[in-house]
Parts: sequence; structure tokens; C-alpha cells
Amino acid sequence: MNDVFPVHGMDAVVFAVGNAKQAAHYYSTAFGMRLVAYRGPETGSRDEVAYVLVSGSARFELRGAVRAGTPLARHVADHGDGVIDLALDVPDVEGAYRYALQQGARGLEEPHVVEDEHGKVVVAAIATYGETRHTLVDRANYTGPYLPGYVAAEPIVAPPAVKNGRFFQAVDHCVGNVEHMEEWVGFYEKVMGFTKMAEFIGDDIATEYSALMSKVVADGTRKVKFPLNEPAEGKKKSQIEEFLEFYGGPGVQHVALATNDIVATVDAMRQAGVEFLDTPDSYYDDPELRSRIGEVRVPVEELKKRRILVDRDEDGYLLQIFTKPVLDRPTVFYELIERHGSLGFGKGNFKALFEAIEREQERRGTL
Ligand code: TYF
Ligand code: FE
Repeated sequence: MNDVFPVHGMDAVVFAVGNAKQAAHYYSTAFGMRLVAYRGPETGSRDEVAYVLVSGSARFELRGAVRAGTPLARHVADHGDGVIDLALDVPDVEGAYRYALQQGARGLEEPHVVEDEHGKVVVAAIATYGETRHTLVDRANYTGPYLPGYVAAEPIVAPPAVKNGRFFQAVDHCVGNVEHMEEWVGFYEKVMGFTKMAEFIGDDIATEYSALMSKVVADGTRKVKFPLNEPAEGKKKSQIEEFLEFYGGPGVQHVALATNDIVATVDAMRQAGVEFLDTPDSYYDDPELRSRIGEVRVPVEELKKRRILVDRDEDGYLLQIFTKPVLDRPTVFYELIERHGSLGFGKGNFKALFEAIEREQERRGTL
């Protein structure tokens, strides 16, 4: 137990969006999330509104500009909607911040206490890739709906009619697209004491079909997992290159959401209009896949109907599916993942997945 940078988990995924009011509606209806907190001009926030939505332990904050010329409005103009902050819940903000800076991180906000009638929160922030930041939050002594400055808000719609009234219960991992993977792997190792996980996409896979290289770093408890991708030379233009071009630099590419029932979730999200990547029948009919996968909790036919991917490793198996980009730009998308023992990221699916992404790139004409 010699963790140099202890973390409890993800605190929030914070987005800058062009229209937070409508985005809050989308994440409520299409992602089954529940609005819990708000700030805006009515509550003393002059320039910005923010909607906070939850689903189990997953928390999204959607921020929008109320007037022209603010830093948030500029961010949206540059990047489109995107993630500005992967906020981390840490037990010791001061200690984490000092350690990070001493290890070479760029500080964005000195540790400070914010408080209201619900208690105290300690926050600080450091910079990571592109214009993304990690706010460090200690909310152990806080009972309010989110943070001081926010008021409780009522859900926008009734909870979805699925078990537990939600589609997913946690953030599984958050993926960054960067120009130089090793630089940022090194950053997380040095600044946060994160370590590399076993799964990676190297040169060999990259040139074959993925056109990307990828490594995963995680905290000591493996609660926070950050895969990092960089473009590689492939047969076609790399999907990472495409992201960097359309986003206007490095940023968060996808957020994976952990569900206990991917079948029900995919059905409900499709019903609500969310588009998922297609997987060819041949993926499911491949006898090699069938034997490698063995028995999973649903018949392969049920997965095939829904285009859900399946992978198995020495620890267990996982079910996963990817949405198409959820924005105007071909940038941010989501993954749904149901884990049964496996700690991996679907290595066995990379080929099928990257082929599906390439078909989608061609269809869009963004290549
Ligand atoms: O997070 C992962 O590693 C998997 C696979 O552009 C993946 O979800 C990797 C890169 C990518 C899309 C998916
Ligand atoms: Fe992923």
C-alpha cells in the first residue's frame, strides 16, 4: 500500500457543449440519466449554465455558455462539444496536487476549499492532453447535490423502464486520442503513479488494420482506466488522425459505460434513437470465434441480432458495443461494456471493430 497518488475513482466527466439544455435532455432520454443538479444565471452563475446528470456512480456535467466570448464558448467553437475535464475523486487533494506538480504536471487551479450549507469540498486542477484537465475533488465532507454553487434539480423525464431504472451504472474507462502516446503514458506513470495494463495495440496490429497504437494506464486499484491512442500508418487514414483533425487537437475519444444488462440497454437506447456500429454476420458465424467464446450468458444469436461484440481472456469474458459518434463532428462516441471477469478491452474484437469504424468513416465521407 504505497500509492503515491491515491484515487477513489472518477468524480465526473465534464463536457463543454453548444447547448447544455438540449444535451441534458438527450442524456436523459437516450442515455437514461437522471438530472440531479444545476447552476446558471438564476443561481448566480453569470456566464455559464451547467446540468449534472447521474446513472449509478457515473456522473456527467454538461456546461454551456450563456453569452458570447467566454472561454467555454471559445472551447466549443474550436472543438465542438467535447470533454473538458476528467474529474477524479481523491482522498487528499492537497497531497495529490503537490505530488503531481513536483512530478512535472502543469497546475491549473491551486487546492482550495469551496463550501456552502451542505459542507466543504476541496478542489484543485492539473492539465493533461490537449485542453483537457483533471480536476481533483475531495467531497467526503459534502452532502449537497454536486458542488457548492449548484442547486438540486428534478429529473427531466421519468426513469427508463428497465431494471434499476437506468441503462448503466458506472464509467468503466475514458479514452484519450493524442499525438504521442508514449509521452502521455509517461505522464500518467510519473504524475499519478498509474501503471500500464497488459492490453495494448502495437505496431503489428496497427499496420494490419487498426491504424492506431494504444496503451492503457490505470491507478493502483484499477478503478480509473485511461487508454491512450495515437495514429499509426495504415492502409487508410487513421481514425485517430481523423479525430485530431475534426476535434482540433488531442481530446477524449470515447467513454465506456459499464452495464449489467447490455442486451436490455442496447435495445432501449436503440429505441430512443441512439445509433450503434454495425458488425457483419460473418463475425458471429466464424467458428473460430464461437469456440473461443464458449458459453456466455446469452445465446450468440441474441448478440448477433443486436451487433454486440464478445471477447474472452484468461480472467473471463466481456460483452461490448460502440455507438456511432454522438455529435455533429466525427469525434466523441460511447462504448457499453458488460464485464464477466475479464479486465481487458476487447482485444479479440479489435479487427471487427476497426473494420466497422472504417466502413462508417467511408459512409460519412469524412476521410
Ligand atoms: O478502449 C479500448 O481500448 C477499446 C477498443 O479507437 C478501442 O474500446 C480502441 C481504440 C479505438 C476504439 C476502441
Ligand atoms: Fe473502450
